[in-house]
Amino acid sequence: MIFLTAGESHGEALSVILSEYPAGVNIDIEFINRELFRRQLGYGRGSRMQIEADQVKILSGIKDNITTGAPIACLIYNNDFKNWVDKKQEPITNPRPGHADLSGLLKYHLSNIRDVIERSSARETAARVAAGAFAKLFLKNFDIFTFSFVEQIGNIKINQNSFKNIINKNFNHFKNKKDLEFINRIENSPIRCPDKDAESKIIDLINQVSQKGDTLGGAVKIFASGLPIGLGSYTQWDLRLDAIIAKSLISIPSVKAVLFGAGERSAELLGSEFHDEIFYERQKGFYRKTNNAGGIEGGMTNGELIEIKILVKPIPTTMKGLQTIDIKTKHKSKSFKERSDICAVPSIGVIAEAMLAIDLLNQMQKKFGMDNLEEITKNFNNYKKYINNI
Ligand code: EPS
Repeated sequence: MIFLTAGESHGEALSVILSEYPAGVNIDIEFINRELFRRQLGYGRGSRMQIEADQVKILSGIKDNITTGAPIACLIYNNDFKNWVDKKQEPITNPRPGHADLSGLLKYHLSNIRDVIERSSARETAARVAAGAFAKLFLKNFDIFTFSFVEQIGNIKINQNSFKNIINKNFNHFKNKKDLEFINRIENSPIRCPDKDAESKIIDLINQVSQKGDTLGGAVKIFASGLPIGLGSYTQWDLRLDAIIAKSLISIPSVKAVLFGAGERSAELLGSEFHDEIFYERQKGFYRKTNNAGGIEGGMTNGELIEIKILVKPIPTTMKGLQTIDIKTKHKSKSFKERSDICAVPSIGVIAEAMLAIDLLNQMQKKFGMDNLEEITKNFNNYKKYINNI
């Protein structure tokens, strides 16, 4: 599947076209809308989220809730559009450090930073989440799931001891009660964090930072369970699955680093400590007792849980303002301020799940077939049988 998004932050609508999405997939529109809603949540989000109630409108590619294989066109209307149609605004000339403002203005020969922001705004990620929801609906047929939680906001890190064992390669919140309880802990948390103690400290921190007119970043963990061995390939540099996923995740506004498995600890461990030794049992097949590789070796899934951490910088729009230069006068100025988020880290987890799901959909299509769910399922089951009988 390829997808393209279009639309401005305060334009009439965002749109997304998905091409080469398989035929025969049941599309639950309520599920897509729930994904859009999840992206809007999170303590520390700006007041724009109270204006919007993102819903998808599907224009093509689906008949009686089943995909036909034709391109799927979707719209997400911006409720805020009506407030901006006749809005008279002075051109913005004081770029925010950390945003697309300065480079975008110069690159496209523009004179008003507003013309950059309208597209560089993270509002665009709503369209990606809609595309990601389609990918998740496909993957669900194979018991492949993506999930995420917030690991850190500012300098507050969560304690992960209480749920370490729940997160494993067979994670399936539709089949396992414990997994569902864990998902509910995350989904019911205002910052998408499964540790209650850290949650209240983080909320206090967001309040304090907000009062100071500042913003916060953090870290998010993202996982994918239920994967077959051998998605991705070592045979060409750009076929490596970790490279593909890293590109998708770093493309999310504010993401500064993508770490797999042991992440930063990879630098200090010895080879004998880092590498996940291989075991075999008739029932389990090949398996590992550790997952420092994060589920990917040689650019391919190794059948373990995909485990990724992303680092997120603080939002560049600060009420405090930062030193900048007015592009017209070239005089020292303060960066412009307007309604924004204090912290968008919880939403970034939802967006990251979507991007990861899209990459996994693509890999599944590449290995098992492009066109039709039934055909892909047959090929998938045959391959699993081959792996099991080896
Ligand atoms: C966003 C919508 C935007 C911002 C935010 C993300 O809406 P508005 O600009 O009207 O407030 O709230 O974008 C940014 C913080 C950013 O730096 O781009 C959304 O829908 O996620």
